[in-house]
Amino acid sequence: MSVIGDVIEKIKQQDPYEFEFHQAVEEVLLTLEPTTKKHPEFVKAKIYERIVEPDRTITFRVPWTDDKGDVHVNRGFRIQFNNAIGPYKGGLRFHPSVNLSILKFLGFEQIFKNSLTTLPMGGAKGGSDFDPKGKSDADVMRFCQSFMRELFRHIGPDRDVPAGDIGVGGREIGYMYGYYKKLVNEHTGVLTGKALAYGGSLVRPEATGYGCVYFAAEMLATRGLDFKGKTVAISGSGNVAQYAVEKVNELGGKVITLCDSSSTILDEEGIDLEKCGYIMDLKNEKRGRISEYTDKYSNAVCYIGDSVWDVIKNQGIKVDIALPCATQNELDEGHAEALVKNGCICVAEGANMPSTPEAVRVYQDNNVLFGPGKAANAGGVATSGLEMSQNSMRFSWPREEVDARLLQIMKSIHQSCIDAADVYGKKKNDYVLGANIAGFLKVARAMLSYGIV
Ligand code: NDP
Ligand code: 2IT
Repeated sequence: MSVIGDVIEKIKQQDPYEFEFHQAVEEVLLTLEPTTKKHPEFVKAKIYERIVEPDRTITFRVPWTDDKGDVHVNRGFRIQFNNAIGPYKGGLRFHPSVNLSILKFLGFEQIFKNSLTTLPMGGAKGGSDFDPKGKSDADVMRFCQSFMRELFRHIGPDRDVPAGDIGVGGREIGYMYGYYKKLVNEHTGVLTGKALAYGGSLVRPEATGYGCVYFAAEMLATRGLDFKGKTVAISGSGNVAQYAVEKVNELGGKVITLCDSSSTILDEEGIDLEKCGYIMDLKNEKRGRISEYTDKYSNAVCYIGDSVWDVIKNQGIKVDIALPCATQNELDEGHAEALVKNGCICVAEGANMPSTPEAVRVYQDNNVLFGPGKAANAGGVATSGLEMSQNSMRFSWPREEVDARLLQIMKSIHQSCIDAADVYGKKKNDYVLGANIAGFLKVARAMLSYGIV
């Protein structure tokens, strides 16, 4: 059996129930096969075996008291996966589905994504099975403080720099940073996604959504196409989805869908900037549900219990471009077939691993431009890297400068994918293979330099 096959087999045997982790490892490793031929030194140094094993897995108890005085216990995690090219870096997710498998898949993806950004950041991920939905601000604050009471000893501006992800936005970062600052008596750049008033970067909130649209625009340009007049389906309605809607509008496209975990809205007249502003207020300030959109905009239709991709499939909705921005494995083979049938030419993943492996095969078999998450959504962590740079300099760049750097990084990631696919791949513009190999090579070379550590 091949080296790659052996590594995949081993992780499945060691941790048989970590399905998301297996999926992510398989997706990356199967495309790395050509590197084993070109780089026997990687095989000899067991780089493939070592890269799938986290440097460190930290799990801890998070006890907290709610507004009524009832005590709750959640589980906290931080997976410090690989710091070969820089301090550990990656988000924190607060969601009831959080477990070791999901965080290992996210931490593993983060290694390659961070490498692609061109910035010096290692890969990590963390979070908790805590559900912020429906909790008061005071509940969320007490939870965040308890979470940080343990996490603080494992992180630091040159050691590990967490940020947001699902369920962790500006409010949670504020509570966690405030408590870290109190515990260590230092004002450092230890978290990113901070508010401007205390060291955040302009454009960090927008960066993942904008970056995803910039990446899609680069892919479209390879076929002489752009967003103008295109119909775009976006899933989710959180941080990534909101700013993807904004940028698609700015580039002349029409967004017709959004969702949350309860329902999907379809607005065939288009979710324009004014409607997008309403959604930002609804989701970020009022903490409401996407179904409320149809109370305000009665032309739209709400499908309770269906995902965006179910609606497109079941209603036969035509879309040119799809940007899945909700969660992992939200888009399966049947959804992908429906997208192709309904005219979709481009899929760029704002979320991490939203397409199942079978869905990805459908895109590839049908010549759909496909930007995998680790390339298409890298704008968020890239701008986190820019936030770290600004914090280190004790300086902040103007909005135009951060946005220009973000655009430049997304173009560079796109080019790295194309170049790696040219050298190692069989197909032109194979962004899956290109992203995996380009991200891997830098980390593997660094690991090789260190010897066996
Ligand atoms: P948010 O918490 O801001 O929003 C998440 C959105 O996805 C919500 O609308 C949520 O609905 C929906 N969602 C979550 N879980 C499910 C589910 N199981 N089924 C259907 N919908 C669901 O998170 P983000 O926007 O930050 O993150 C979205 C995706 O983007 C994630 O995959 C994340 O890992 C990825 N990402 C985020 C980055 C960032 O900078 N924030 C950077 C790169 C990637 P509900 O309100 O009902 O929970
Ligand atoms: O998945 C991701 O890249 C993020 N959630 C952002 C991580 C970060 O450190 O900004």
